Amino acid sequence: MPSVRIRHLSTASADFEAEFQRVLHWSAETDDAIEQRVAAILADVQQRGDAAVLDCTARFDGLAADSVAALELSQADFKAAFDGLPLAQREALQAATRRVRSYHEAQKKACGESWSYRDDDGTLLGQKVTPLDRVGIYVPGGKAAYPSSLIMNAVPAHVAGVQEIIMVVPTPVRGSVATGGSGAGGTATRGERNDLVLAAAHVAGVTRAFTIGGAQAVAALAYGTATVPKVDKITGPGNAYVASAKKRVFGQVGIDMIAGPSEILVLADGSTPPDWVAMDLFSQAEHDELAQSILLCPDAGYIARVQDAIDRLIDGMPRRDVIRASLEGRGALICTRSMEEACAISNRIAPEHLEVSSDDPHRWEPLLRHAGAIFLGAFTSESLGDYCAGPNHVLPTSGTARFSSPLGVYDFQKRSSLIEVSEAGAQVLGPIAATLAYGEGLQAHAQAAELRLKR
Ligand code: HSO
Ligand code: ZN
Repeated sequence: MPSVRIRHLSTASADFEAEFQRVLHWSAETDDAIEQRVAAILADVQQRGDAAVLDCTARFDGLAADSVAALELSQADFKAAFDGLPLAQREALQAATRRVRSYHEAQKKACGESWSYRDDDGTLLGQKVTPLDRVGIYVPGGKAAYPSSLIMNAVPAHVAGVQEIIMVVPTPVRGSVATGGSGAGGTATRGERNDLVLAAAHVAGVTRAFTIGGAQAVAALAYGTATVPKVDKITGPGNAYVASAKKRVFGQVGIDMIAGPSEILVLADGSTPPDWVAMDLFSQAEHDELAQSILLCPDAGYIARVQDAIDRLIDGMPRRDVIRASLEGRGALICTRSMEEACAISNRIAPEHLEVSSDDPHRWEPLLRHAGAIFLGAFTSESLGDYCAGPNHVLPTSGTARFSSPLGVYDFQKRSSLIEVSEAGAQVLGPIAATLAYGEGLQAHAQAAELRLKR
C-alpha cells in the first residue's frame, strides 16, 4: 500500500474523463463575509485616509502606531537588514537579482520598445512605450512572505523605468518588539521583521516601504492617503482579503492578476531519475495544501517508481503535512497512451509550471501551447526558475495560461499610439473619413477631415 494516497488515473480507463474533471475542479469561491468587510475597509480608507489605515493595522495586525509615517521603513532599514545577513544569502540575493534583471532587460529589448513606420506619403504611425510613474507591490506576511517574489515584482518594474516602487508588507507580531529607527517620525510597536524581505527590497531597488497589509494597504495604495502615495498599479500576491481588495480597486488603478494556488505539471518520458520528479512534485505541493502537482507519463512502470520515490522521500520533508495534504487532495499521477496524448492533456490543463522531463524535450515543446512557463529537460527543475534562472515566477494559474502571460516588463509599461498625418496623407485619408463620418451622422468629424483637403 502506498503511504501517500495520490490519485492514479489512466487515459485508457472508461471513467478517465469524469476522474480528470474532478482533478481539474477548482473554484475561487467568493466569500460574502470577506467581500463585505473588504468593501467597508476600502470605503473607510477612502474617507479617513491615514486614520483608517492606523485603526485597521492596530485591529487586524496588532500593530500600534501613532502615525502611518511611523510605519514607514527607510532605505537604511533595508541596508541594515541586508548587511545583517550571512554572506551566502547576500550573494544569492544579488546573483538572483542580476539574472532576473538581465532576463527582463532582454525582454524589454525584444518587446518593450517604441516603434513606428512611415507610409509612402510621409504619414507616421507607431506606438510610444512609456513606463508607469509609480507602482505598489504587495508582499504578503506570514507563510508566503517570499523575498524571491519581491524580486520578481520589483525588478521588471525597475527595468521598465518605473521611478517609484512602493512596497507594503504586513509584519506579523510575535511578541511586542519596540523598534525605533525608521527615521520617519513617531514610534511604532513592531513585530519581528522579515529581514530577507527587507534585504531583497535593498537589492531590488524598492523606493519606499510601509509595514501595512491587508485590504487597508491595497486601499491606501489605490486612493492615496496623506502619507502613502497613490500608485498607478498594484502587483503582488496576497490572501483572500487582498485579492478581493485588488479586484475592487481595479479601474481606479491597474492590477497584475488574481493568482490561485500554485501548480506544477510534469510531463515525463521515463528518462529522468524518479526521485527528481518526486521532489519537483513536492516543491509545488509544499507551498500550500491547495497547490496542485500532476505527473503525465506513458510508462506505467515509471509512474510506479515515482510513487515509490514519493513514499520513500516524504518523511524526510519538514513540510510533509502540507505536501501530503496537497498531493492527496489535488495531486494526480496520470498514465497516458503516448507522449503525444500527454502533451494534449497538458494543453487542456494549461498549467502554471510545465516541466518537460524528457531526454528529447525539443521534440515535445512544439506540441505544447498553453503553460505559464515551460521547463525543458531533466536538469531544469522548477525551483531553479522560482529563484534565479531569470524568467519571472509570477505566472498565470488555474488554466488562465490559455489567455495570459507571465508578469513582465510589459506589465509596468503602457503604450500610446502615435499618428502624424502628412499634408499628402490628409488628401488620401480625408475623403475616407468624411464618407464614414457622414454615414454615422457626425458632421463635425466629416468637416474636420474635409477642411484639410486642398481645393
Ligand atoms: N513557485 C512559486 C514561487 C516561489 N517558489 C517563491 C518559491 N518561492 C509560484 O510560482
Ligand atoms: Zn515555488
